[in-house]
Amino acid sequence: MATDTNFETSRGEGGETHQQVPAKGPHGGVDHLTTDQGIPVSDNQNSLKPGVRGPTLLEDFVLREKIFHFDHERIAERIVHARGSGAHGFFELYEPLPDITKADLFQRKGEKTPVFVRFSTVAGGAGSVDTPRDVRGFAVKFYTKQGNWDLVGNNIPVFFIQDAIKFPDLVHAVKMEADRAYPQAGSAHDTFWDWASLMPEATHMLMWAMSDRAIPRSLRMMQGFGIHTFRLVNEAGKSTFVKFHWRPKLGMQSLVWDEALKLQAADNDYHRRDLFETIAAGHFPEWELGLQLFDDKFAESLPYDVLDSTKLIPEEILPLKIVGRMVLDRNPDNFFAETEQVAFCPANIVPGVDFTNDPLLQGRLFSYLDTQKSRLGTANFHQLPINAPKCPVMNFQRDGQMQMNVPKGRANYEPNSLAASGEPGGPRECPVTGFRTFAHQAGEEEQGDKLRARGELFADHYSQARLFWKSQTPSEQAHIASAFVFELSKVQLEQVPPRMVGNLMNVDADLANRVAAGLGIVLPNKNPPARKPIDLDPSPSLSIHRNMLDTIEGRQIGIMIAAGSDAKAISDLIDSLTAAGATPFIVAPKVGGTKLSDGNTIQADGQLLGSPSQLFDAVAVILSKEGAAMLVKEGAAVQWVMDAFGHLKAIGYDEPAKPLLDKAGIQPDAGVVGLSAFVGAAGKRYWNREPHIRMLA
Ligand code: HDE
Repeated sequence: MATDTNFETSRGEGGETHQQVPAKGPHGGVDHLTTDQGIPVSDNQNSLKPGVRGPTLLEDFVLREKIFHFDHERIAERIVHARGSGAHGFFELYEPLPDITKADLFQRKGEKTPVFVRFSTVAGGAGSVDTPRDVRGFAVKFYTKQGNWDLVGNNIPVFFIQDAIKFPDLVHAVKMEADRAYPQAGSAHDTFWDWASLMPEATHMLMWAMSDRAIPRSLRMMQGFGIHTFRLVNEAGKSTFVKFHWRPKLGMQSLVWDEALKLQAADNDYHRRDLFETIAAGHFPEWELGLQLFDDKFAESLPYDVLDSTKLIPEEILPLKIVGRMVLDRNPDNFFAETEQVAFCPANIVPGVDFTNDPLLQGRLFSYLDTQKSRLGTANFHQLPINAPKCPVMNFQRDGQMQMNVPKGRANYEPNSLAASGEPGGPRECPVTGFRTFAHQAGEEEQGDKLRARGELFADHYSQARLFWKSQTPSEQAHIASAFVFELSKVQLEQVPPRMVGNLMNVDADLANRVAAGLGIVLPNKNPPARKPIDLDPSPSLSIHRNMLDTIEGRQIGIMIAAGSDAKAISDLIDSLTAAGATPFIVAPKVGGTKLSDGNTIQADGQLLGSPSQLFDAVAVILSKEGAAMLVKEGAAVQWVMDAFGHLKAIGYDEPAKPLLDKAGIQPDAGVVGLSAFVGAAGKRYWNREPHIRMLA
């Protein structure tokens, strides 16, 4: 029987009932369901049959089209960075930079350029978890008035390899192993460490990857880097080297390793949810764009090569020039259409930005367009709304699969003289606005024998790894050493851990010692370095702990309550947390409603079992005597405070809640406070607590 979408309820032939919510639309107040051909669909519940109990007819084009489209819904996932989360926003320029670059987006103070940003993990598939130990992608598409500029970076300022030719090996080694297809989204396995230990150039990046940088608390709380040295070029053709940095307004914050592991169980989508929900709530994440600008003379004065992506330039040597801010203020309307189909490419630059000869960058310039052709299926993927420039696109590229444009006339070649006879002749080159000025390249760089070789200073694989190690706090160093132990302890190839520790001997003997001791292996000899490392001054700006903000702004604070909890204490705490820019989250044994001391009922945001404390940045426990007596017998409640303590978070409590803390074995310290001191204490992690509760390497 046909159904009418105007009806609230439709009844199928078999008599079953389906609730229909009529949508508002232009035709009689209802948007009619149609096929892809625009043909009205009368019944979206029943396929077409001869008789009520008859076989489904092949002629049912509504069914066939629907299933056909569904069968093809998935597209190939990205070979790396498959799992990502995106958001729209804008970049706002603080001061014009005409002396440095002619790029249009850097010319007018206060001008806003729309952006789309995609953050990603690297190794895992699209359906993997958000908090593995991994590098995070940080890709920004600027829709400028002169075309799209993609700054396709990561949250770590250096990379594993120096030359693009090694990239497929790196990715094969880190992804799940070829025969067994595990582990997913993790580097703690044989093939990765086999490869990494044979690649001394990866050592600096490995130090970062084993540090807390690789387990960010939130995508909103991590830095971003363009990594390579690029060039900015001004109107006169003068070029300046540049390294791009993104600085999060909320400060950097990372997870404790045990917390990261437990988050994988508590919420696979932890980062994605955090980004989406905070933007939806109007708390827009923000980053500042910083530039490290330098010339050839400065580059030559450095003891490392600026074309080598395994090296950084410490801010203490070359401070950042902050030039603008980026705000993410709008969630995608559709994940697939935008976050999945977005195609970033380092080769997308605008006049005023230019490449360098970094051999890693040069390889990337080829790879992205190539992979996107196979991922998105057609050379016309730039026409998808998320990829389309927000300025005119006019050229003689034609046809191809999924061509969306309908060019008019005969002009599909250039030069042409069709205009002379009154026909449209199409666009022409534009020497004034286009890539008229390229960066000047020193002649000798482009000449000489054809070689498969690298610059001499590329052979220094350890000086900056050592610089990074020396720049960390003792607690951060312990995390790095422990992460090496964790990862290498998963390696079953006997030859690998000693080889890796032999490389670490070149970084720091204490580090190597601690890793060897943690693994229970004999300390190996130093692997001879290709070039003798030099001692560089530490760079405190590379430490997260030294640079964290003491704030709860943008953080989520868990408040555990139960029947009879002090109503005023709860509402006072909610008020003061909200005033400080945090989001309170009430956790209770029952989600439906909890009766408080004043007889009123409060709705919880989450039920205890589904809202473990790793979801929060700090926690408070407000309980009545009876509530505490009940919860000391509930493992999830005991675990809740135990984990908050173990993850070095502030814990606020009122007196009746004390038995729960005692049951969880919580020792008083500066981070375990009464409710009145809680807001002041909640903006920190208590690193000093760690040696008392965990054996670190
Ligand atoms: Fe990528 N990288 N990459 N990469 N990369 C891709 O492009 C590649 C590198 C980065 O959210 C792929 O569309 C090569 C460094 C991000 O869509 C692929 C080399 C940095 C993203 C590719 C590198 C990055 C990608 C896979 C060595 C930081 C995700 C899907 C020369 C500066 C972008 C795709 C998004 C994605 C190739 C190294 C960042 C295969 C060959 C260094 C953030 O083309």
